[in-house]
Amino acid sequence: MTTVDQLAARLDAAATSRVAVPQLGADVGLDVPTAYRVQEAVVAHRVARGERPVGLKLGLTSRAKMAQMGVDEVIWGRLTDAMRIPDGGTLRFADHIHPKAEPEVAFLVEGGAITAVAPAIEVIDSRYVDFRFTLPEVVADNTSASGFVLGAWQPVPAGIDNLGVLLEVDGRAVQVGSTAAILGDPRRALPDAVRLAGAYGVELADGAVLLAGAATAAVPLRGGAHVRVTVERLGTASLRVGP
Ligand code: OOG
Ligand code: MG
Repeated sequence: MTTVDQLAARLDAAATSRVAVPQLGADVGLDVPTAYRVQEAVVAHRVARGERPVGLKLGLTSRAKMAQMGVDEVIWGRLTDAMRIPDGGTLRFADHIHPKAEPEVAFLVEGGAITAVAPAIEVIDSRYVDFRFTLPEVVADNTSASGFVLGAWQPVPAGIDNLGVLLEVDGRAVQVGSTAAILGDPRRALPDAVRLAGAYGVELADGAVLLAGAATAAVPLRGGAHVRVTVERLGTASLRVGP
């Protein structure tokens, strides 16, 4: 029988060696609760290397993403400090397998409430061959979490439920959408994350970052690309893809 620790070691090795692994397959018989235990063990490998948990992310909160990935349930994953790329900073392409970028909204959570908002880019990088997975497989893989860029934190303006979202690569619009695509209103990310992660005993600590989920489909990254996300009224976040 394949244990939680064996699956976690396999996924962690894929991330560190940048070699994708085959889908776990039906024979492993992974259910969603066990997949979250694998995820916890995957992140424990990162923590053992000195990374610090800094928050949570929601995934598949928009129809565009559910359709793109063929999975139709909201999932959550864990963020660490090592995943953070400074705004305007460089992502090392060689540290990834097949990275993609997606436009997001990030919240700062303090005292159980949202205290600030920022435009964000999430970099996802499935550890599975061809970026293909089932719901338990993507949960075990920490929901493809790989990197994130936060624009400037600011007080949450009234009505952020229908702001225009633009994802540009090298100055060209490649995805356009609205924050309405994120759970109907991205602020729902907080109660959803509290409920979904809370079911596994995981809480949002003071100062935690919460990525609310992508507003559009994700776009594959290539070396040299300049990626910029603009969220109406919130501003921009950007990164450059290095070698
Ligand atoms: C899973 C992660 C999805 C989002 O914002 O929808 C996600 C994936 O698409 O690989 O982060
Ligand atoms: Mg995302």
